[in-house]
Amino acid sequence: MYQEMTKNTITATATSGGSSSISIVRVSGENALDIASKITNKTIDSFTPREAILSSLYDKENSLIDRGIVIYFKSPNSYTGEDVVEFQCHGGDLIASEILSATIEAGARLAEPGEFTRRAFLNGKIDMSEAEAIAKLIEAKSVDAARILAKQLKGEVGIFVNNIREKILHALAYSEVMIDYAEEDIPDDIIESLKTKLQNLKNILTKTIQSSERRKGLIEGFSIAFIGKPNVGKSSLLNALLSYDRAIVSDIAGTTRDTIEERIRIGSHIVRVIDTAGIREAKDKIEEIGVARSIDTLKSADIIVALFDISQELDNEDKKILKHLENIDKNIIVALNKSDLKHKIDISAFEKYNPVKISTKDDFEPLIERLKDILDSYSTEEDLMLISQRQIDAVKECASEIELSITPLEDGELEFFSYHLKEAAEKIGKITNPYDNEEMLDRMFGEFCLGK
Ligand SMILES: Nc1nc2c(ncn2[C@@H]2O[C@H](COP(=O)(O)OP(=O)(O)OP(=O)(O)O)[C@@H](O)[C@H]2O)c(=O)[nH]1
Ligand SMILES: [Mg+2]
Repeated sequence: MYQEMTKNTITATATSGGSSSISIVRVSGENALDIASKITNKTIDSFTPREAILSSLYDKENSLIDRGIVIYFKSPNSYTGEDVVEFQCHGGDLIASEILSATIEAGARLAEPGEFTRRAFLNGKIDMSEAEAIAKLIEAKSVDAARILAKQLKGEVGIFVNNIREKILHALAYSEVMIDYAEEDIPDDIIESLKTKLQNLKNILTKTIQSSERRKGLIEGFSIAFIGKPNVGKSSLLNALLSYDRAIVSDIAGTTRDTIEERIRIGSHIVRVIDTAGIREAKDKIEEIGVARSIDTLKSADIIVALFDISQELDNEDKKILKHLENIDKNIIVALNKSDLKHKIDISAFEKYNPVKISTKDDFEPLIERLKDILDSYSTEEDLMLISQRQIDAVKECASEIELSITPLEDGELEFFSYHLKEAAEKIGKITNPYDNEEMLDRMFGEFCLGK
């Protein structure tokens, strides 16, 4: 079915809606030039590749829509690899949509979301990791994310994949040679050195997975959860950060029943902050659900801000919160709130967390500084970053095939060894070059916005 679609010439508005000084309508496919000729009332020969020409633009009835710039990109030197024509018209949705209609009247079809990039991929202009970087770049949640994605767009992941594949194929070549030996003739030191090489390779893969998972929030936006027993000031903190009364605050323990989530900017990051229901023995069914949600959030958030009330003595509920924290392997900030009141809490209980004292009524800047430091620390890591679950899964599968290859290598079962290495090479190759799987492509490119 897609074969037929590729014959079509597609069109879409490439710029986002709303008021702007210019809008761009982009057409791609074998009829692009013909469509340009119809809309401009010029002959096909009037267009020189990559030359911007100023032209009047007409609709089907030949009435003037606008005057704009028309640029022709001749196949294969275009974004999609096909003939592409861009119409740059005056801004605003109205003119762009008239030009869009005119291109459809002239023989184009409205593009599906991501179809331009899909064509670029199918025509070999970009690999899959670059296509993913484009999709994410549009949605980037921080300046640092944009920087990482730009690197990926330059092909950084492609280089990583090729490098790993080469190492696997190298090991495979050894194995193919050794298959011709009798088992007892295979020199031990070759097996040992191969084993070390493969283990190193697996370590590189594992490290890349871990560091990518830890920094996932750079692309998707980090989530920060406020956790604590009732009444410590979690909702007050959310309101203070947002500078308006988003959540209900009261001195009744158990005020917040459900998680409340908002986006805010901290430094150069857009993050999600989540206010949760106070964790304690629930007094009714609804509160019980709320507490269960708080515990889920505690597990899923990237950064935990655990709040305690500095004006009260440490009680069993606080101790339970501390117990929860012990089992968590992620960034935790302990904030001792209500520091405008007399301090009663035993600070030594928090020694290992280096707690920060704040007051939501007065000064919570020290907490923001801590958060900024943590967020910035994610982006200063220089390791390669995998930017999608798809990429992470492929690396995991590759690592596990390498792991599986080691026992047969030790046992001299070289055919099994080769089999797993071939699988490993294929799995990692999927990152840049997934096999032609229609459904996968639909899912991947369907997430794009229209016109990209
Ligand atoms: N003095 C003082 N009072 C505060 C401070 N922060 C919060 N409070 C008060 O503490 C009480 C509880 O605040 P909330 O923000 O509702 O507490 P919570 O942790 O969201 O409570 P639950 O939703 O019940 O879990 C309210 O009366 C707030 O006005 C603070 O920094 N100083
Ligand atoms: Mg609350």
